[in-house]
Order: sequence, then structure tokens, then C-alpha cells
Amino acid sequence: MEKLIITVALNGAEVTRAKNPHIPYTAEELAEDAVRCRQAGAAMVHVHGRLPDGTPTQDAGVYAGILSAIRARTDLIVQVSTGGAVGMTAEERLAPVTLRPEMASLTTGTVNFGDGVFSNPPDLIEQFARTMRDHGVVPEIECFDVGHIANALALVKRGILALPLHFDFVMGVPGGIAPTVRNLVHMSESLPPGCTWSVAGIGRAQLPLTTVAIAMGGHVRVGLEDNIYYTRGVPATNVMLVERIVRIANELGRAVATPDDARRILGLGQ
Ligand code: KMH
Ligand code: ZN
Repeated sequence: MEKLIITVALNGAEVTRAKNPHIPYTAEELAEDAVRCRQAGAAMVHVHGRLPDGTPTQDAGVYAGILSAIRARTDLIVQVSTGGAVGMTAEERLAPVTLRPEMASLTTGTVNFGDGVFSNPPDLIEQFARTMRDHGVVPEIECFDVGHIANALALVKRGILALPLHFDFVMGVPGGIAPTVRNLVHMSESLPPGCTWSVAGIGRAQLPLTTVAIAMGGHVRVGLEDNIYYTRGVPATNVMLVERIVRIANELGRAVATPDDARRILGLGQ
């Protein structure tokens, strides 16, 4: 089995300090958490821009600060969000890609998102994929439901995306695919040979799904974007979630990837 790539989704756009006081907002707070997570075993961080009061933003200046703060202190792969927050325009969401980060998220379909709609119509997906390609940014294909895999593969057929791709299955968003092992097996078996995948389980689904993924040979995403609790009622920190997944990987005999291992596995910089 390949070494395990641990991605930490440090902050997201929705979760706030009212629910968990440990959510990093500013570039410095994100870099501080990134350093600790790297030491604990993370290879990649997925980041969202926030204003100091927590308001989500896709402002390129905010992301430039985040990229330079994390790069100054770690060798982590930094993956910017192009999801942003529900209701943002496509232009807003795309702004961080112009900074040429190593990776960016690319959601390949629309999904109900709690009470809102995370809107990703075909022309937006194509525009995002083309812009990433033009800027040399490797996409992580975010799939909130199984049809999102087919949408990505349709873009491969048209030459807009190229195989092999790295997928992240975001499972358990209210409105998206249910976070069951059966669905995870179905999602992973829906990929063409040579593709890689990770799983992000929402809330209490994070722990069981990431554990199963380690045994299956997939990769994992943990972090406060997806899950703010360590156990019922106990607020997590990002580093606690990384440390736990490393302990589980060790118990299961799966070696953990460094950022450079992850770059090789994901074909970054080629
Ligand atoms: N905040 C969600 C609406 C991504 O980062 O690419 C979308 C999201 C996905 O978080
Ligand atoms: Zn995100």
C-alpha cells in the first residue's frame, strides 16, 4: 500500500469559534496550526480565507498572506479552496487560483448544503478546471455525491481534466451522499485505475470513515472544517485530529507520507 496522505482541512468557511474556540482564522493562526499538524504527521492543508472576525473571504490578498505564512514555516502542500462559502460568485471563488498554489479544490457538481445550495453548474466547473490548468494548479476533485465523479470523468473525456486525478469524497453533508462504508466502497470503485482518493467524513462520520479508508488503501482528510468535536461534546483541535489518525495508521501498519512523499504520490510538480 502507498503511504497515507493526511490532509487537514484547518478551518472551512462555515464553522465558527462560537462552536469551537480553536478554529484558525488569520494567516498567522493558520500557520501556527499548520506547523503543529506537520509535526504530527500531516502532508497537506486545505485552507479557507477568513477575515479576523471569521467572515469567509476568497480575497486573493488574504490567501497570499496565508500561502506565504504557511510556506515560510512548513513544507506542507497548501491546497486553497475554490468552494468558498455558499452564495459567493464564481469570480470570487476563483481568485486564489491566480496565486498559483500547488493545489486547489474543485467541486464537480451542485449539492444541497444544509439549508443552502452549493452551486457548481457545468459552465462553472469547466471555467474552474481551465483556470487551474492555465495556472499550473493541480485540482483535488471534491465529490459530495457519486454523480460528481461522473461529471469529472466527462471533463476528462473532453480533454479539460487529465488522468490520473486525485479525488476527495466529502461524505455526510446534509444534502450529499450518506457517510456509510458501503457508499465509500461504491465511490472508490467508481474511479478509473490510477486515480487516488481521500475521504472527508462530516461530524461524527470523520473517525469511522477515515479509519476504514486507511485499511482500504485510500487517503484521509481530517480537521475542523469537517468535524469540530474530538468525542461527543469535547471540542477538537486540528492537531488532536491529526495525532489520532496517525495513531490509528500506526496500529494498522500504514506508513504516513511526508509532504514530499505526497507530492510523488499525487504527481505534483511534474
Ligand atoms: N464551504 C463549502 C460551501 C471547498 O472548499 O472546495 C464548500 C467547500 C468546498 O468548503
Ligand atoms: Zn473547504
